[in-house]
Amino acid sequence: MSHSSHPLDDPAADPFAVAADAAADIARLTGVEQHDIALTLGSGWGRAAELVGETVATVPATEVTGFSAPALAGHVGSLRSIRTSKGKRVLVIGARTHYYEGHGVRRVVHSVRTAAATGATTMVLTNGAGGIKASWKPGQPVLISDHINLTGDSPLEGATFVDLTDLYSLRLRDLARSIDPSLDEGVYTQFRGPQYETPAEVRMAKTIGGSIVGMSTALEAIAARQAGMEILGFSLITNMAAGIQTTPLSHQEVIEAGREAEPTISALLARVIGAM
Ligand code: 8IG
Repeated sequence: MSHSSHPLDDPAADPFAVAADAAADIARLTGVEQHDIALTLGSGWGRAAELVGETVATVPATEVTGFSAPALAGHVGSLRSIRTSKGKRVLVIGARTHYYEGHGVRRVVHSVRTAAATGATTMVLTNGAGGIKASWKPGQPVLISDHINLTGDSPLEGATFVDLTDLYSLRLRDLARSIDPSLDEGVYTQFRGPQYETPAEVRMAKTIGGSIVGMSTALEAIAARQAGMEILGFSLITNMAAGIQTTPLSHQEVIEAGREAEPTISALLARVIGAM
């Protein structure tokens, strides 16, 4: 091992070996050998964990190989192992690393690769995001039907050609709609951030087929598909995207919309996972 302070910062490191080490840490620290489903909680979705089932163990992310301390207050830096009423094991990831933190894409997707290494075959990705579609209201959850990756980056290294048809599983979207038929869906457009978009960038996103703007998820979904997982994506529309709403965007507004919607969307998410 090199002298670098983070195992994924060593270019010679194998990110899948680091993820395997992290999965071994999780098995040791939670006492749960294998997980079935992984769930990443974005802003507004934090309360879902309590409703998904019985928490078997909570582990600070900093005790697991390759995880970084959370950059943002309100992002819970912990990993939880939960058992659903059906007996499924859910790994809840409350410690997302964002691309805009500038630590590179390997760190961004480490939680997803770790989830796959724990045995999870389903990846549920949630986020808070901006809405482009005029009929949407802040506080509304929507399914992700597809994405546009505008980061210019990829978690795939070398000539690794991965098919992204049906990246956001139609089967799982249909399962979610069987729980809440009113769920709309949209195309998630990942920008680098951390600045919000200009109105012109939002118009561009709309023109190229985007309906949700955010700063996460697309890179994670690619890594999850590479790992062979089935993916379900949810966005909480916390604000209308710049120029769609005429007032300035504020992080505070986003936090408040998330807090208000949290009980409803967390219950929805728990029901969807309970049906898996
Ligand atoms: I919450 O309007 C949230 N995250 N890129 N744009 C982008 N990310 C977001 C937004 C938004 N709202």
